[in-house]
Amino acid sequence: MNKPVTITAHSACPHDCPSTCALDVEVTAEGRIGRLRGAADNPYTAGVICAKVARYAERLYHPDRLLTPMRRVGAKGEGRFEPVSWDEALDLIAARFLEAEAKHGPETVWPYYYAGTMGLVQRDSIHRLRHAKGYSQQFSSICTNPAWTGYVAGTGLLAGPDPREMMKADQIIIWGTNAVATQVNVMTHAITARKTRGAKIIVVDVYRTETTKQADLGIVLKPGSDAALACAIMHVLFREGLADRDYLARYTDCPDELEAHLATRTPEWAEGITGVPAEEITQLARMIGEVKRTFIRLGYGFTRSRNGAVSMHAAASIAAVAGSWQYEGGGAFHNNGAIYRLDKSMVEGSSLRTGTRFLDQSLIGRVLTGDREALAGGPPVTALLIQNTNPVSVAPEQTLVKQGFAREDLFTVVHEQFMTDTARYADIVLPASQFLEHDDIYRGGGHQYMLFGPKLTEAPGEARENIFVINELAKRLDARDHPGFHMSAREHVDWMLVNSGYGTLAELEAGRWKDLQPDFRTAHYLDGFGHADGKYHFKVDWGFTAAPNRPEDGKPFGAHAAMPRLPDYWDAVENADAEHPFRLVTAPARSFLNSSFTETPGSTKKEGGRPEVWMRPDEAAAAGLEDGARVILGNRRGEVRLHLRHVEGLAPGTVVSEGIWPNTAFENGNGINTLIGAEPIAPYGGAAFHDCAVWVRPAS
Ligand SMILES: Nc1nc2c(c(=O)[nH]1)N[C@H]1C(S)=C(S)[C@@H](COP(=O)(O)OP(=O)(O)OC[C@H]3O[C@@H](n4cnc5c(=O)[nH]c(N)nc54)[C@H](O)[C@@H]3O)O[C@H]1N2
Ligand SMILES: Nc1nc2c(c(=O)[nH]1)N[C@H]1C(S)=C(S)[C@@H](COP(=O)(O)OP(=O)(O)OC[C@H]3O[C@@H](n4cnc5c(=O)[nH]c(N)nc54)[C@H](O)[C@@H]3O)O[C@H]1N2
Ligand code: SF4
Ligand SMILES: [Mo]
Repeated sequence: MNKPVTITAHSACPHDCPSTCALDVEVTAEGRIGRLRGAADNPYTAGVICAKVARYAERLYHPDRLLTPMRRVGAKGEGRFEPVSWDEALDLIAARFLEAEAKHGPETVWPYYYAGTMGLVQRDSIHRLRHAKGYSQQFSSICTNPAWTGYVAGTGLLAGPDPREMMKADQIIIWGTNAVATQVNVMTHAITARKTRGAKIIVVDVYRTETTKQADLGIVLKPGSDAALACAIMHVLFREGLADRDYLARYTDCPDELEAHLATRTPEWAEGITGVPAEEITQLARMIGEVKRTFIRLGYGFTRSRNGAVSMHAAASIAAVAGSWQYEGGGAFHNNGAIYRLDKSMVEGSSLRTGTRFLDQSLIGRVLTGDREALAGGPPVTALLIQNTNPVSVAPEQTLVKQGFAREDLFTVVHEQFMTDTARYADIVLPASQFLEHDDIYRGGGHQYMLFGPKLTEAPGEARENIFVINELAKRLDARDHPGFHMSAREHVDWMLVNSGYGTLAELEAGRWKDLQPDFRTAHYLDGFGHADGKYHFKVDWGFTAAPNRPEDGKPFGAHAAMPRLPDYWDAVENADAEHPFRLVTAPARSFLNSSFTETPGSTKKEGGRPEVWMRPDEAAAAGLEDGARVILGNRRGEVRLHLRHVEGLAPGTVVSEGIWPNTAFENGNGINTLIGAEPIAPYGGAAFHDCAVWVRPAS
């Protein structure tokens, strides 16, 4: 007898990860999914993906997948539900949404979404319903805002050197990203450069991460102090004749002013702020000044502080002072958002758009507890439709978030794959398909490919794709009609490609991906940077209009007026004080993806089975806290109980808790985001997840 044939199909990873890996997927003759592998022939993925996605079958065939629509029977948040049919569920949702609308107007309904799937059709179709009904809009601030704003402040465009050039670099600086955990391909290419060219790898982080452990030089600095390090590096470049003055004169806005400004930003000055010895800073500056092909890979982590946009701009500016942008394998790369010119008007129903208010995603706690400012002058939110996100776990000010979700006058619909912290608060839970069970198109932020992920297997039970929910609700809600409501996901992808001038779906599927890398001169800004004057800007007007995450009304947030205009350390962080002697960093866990994969035993086991906070052994000894002790972390926002571990290699006064564990994994049900503040990062929003002062006490 012949063994049943297993074929290799092709897809793309849908998770919220800059890598957007090209996948080879084993599918058995019975249609079962086996192992997932990185596509070896995709030059960026290069055959390597993370372990959690390689064992995706664990998530796909998980016994806890949601399989039928359900209606709440217990108290809010308790998690007791009874099954109902799709028709009953959809009819009920429509009745309650219409009721809410009749009472408060359509803005009382808030379709709330994020990037649990990065598929452009399944993720963004929620806007079609939003616009068709005039529901509230969402200012999506939780992830990229400070990073993108800071980068574009310098370059004028969210794009840069081809990320594959990393393998042609002589030196790679991995700055504020734990690439081993969060974007494994960066390591693939950095290590190729090390093997083939003897390239040095430098990592800048606040603790000795797995990435730092692989570095030739690992800089560990205090959280939020990166701009001081960057300024001192640039100071040394100018002082020691290592700045590229020809490049500066041709390509930058005010090199002389910058040089004069940096005269006092010495390595000794930076040592006082960063905790990094002045000699180490000088050494790093010389390494940068002496090697032409220095590729600076800028991550998100160091921008999740109240001064994050300033830090990003300062770090990117190093490549301009050193002139690294000119060389293949040189420059500063963060994200490729601007290279894609996709027409999403059909998916999003853009023609139906009205001028309804924007509510800030990161302020969901304040919005749901009736904060007038957060409600932007509109009615209370009394109905939520949630897809691809788990705010009760991932959003800051968790105490407020939970209070809001517990409101009896709030009707909450959650479309999910698992019973998350958020789904537990729902009035109606709808079961969602996973990416191998529906069609969608993806684009890489950390590379330059557009990829198609076809439906390869049937969804279990009654799980359905996002656009099913959107289109069915549109019918029942008496929404204004739009052709997008009558198209399949494949039809949407094809329409988008054709109308963007990127060929057809058939072509994309046959080619497996489309490489949209701009040419060398464009990517390296050799014909000018993205600003109108063609220069790299050291001097920033922080109200600048090119900011990719600028809110609709253009108003900057928070303390933007106090932001330094030239690269500088900006002391806007939540500093430690006598009452809160430690700074908490809530870094990503390698085996989770935000709160996703916390449901898979393979991942929780790898992460040690329970949430922890790490503290330096010397500081723990001084505080009388033993390894393995139960401790309480606290500040004015709340208290979190978890276990302490002694770990070497953290910046002084810094504690680290990796991973967004489910709230239910903590003794008192308070997740790590109980401690995190939600006040928007200047100038264009974002949550300061790694910028938090806490006290640590034994839980006795
Ligand atoms: N395994 C895994 N992969 C992920 C995710 C995950 O949760 N787990 N999340 C995904 C998402 S949504 C995103 S946006 C990306 C984000 O990925 P990254 O760009 O890597 O950003 P972060 O995950 O915020 O943090 C990365 C690192 O920044 C460090 N850091 C914190 N504060 C500072 C600072 O002030 N200075 C410096 N230099 N470093 C600092 C942290 O210690 C951490 O090691 O990763 C994606 N990939
Ligand atoms: N403490 C702390 N908090 C953080 C961060 C941090 O570093 N520290 N990082 C922040 C960042 S960068 C981000 S981006 C946010 C991310 O936070 P979220 O956007 O909430 O991301 P996930 O936690 O991955 O949750 C995504 C959910 O979408 C569901 N999902 C996936 N695909 C689909 C689909 O096709 N349909 C439907 N209906 N559902 C789907 C998954 O099951 C999962 O529960 O978290 C932020 N929160
Ligand atoms: S989570 Fe990131 S690294 Fe892992 S497979 Fe997906 S895109 Fe690749
Ligand atoms: Mo993110």
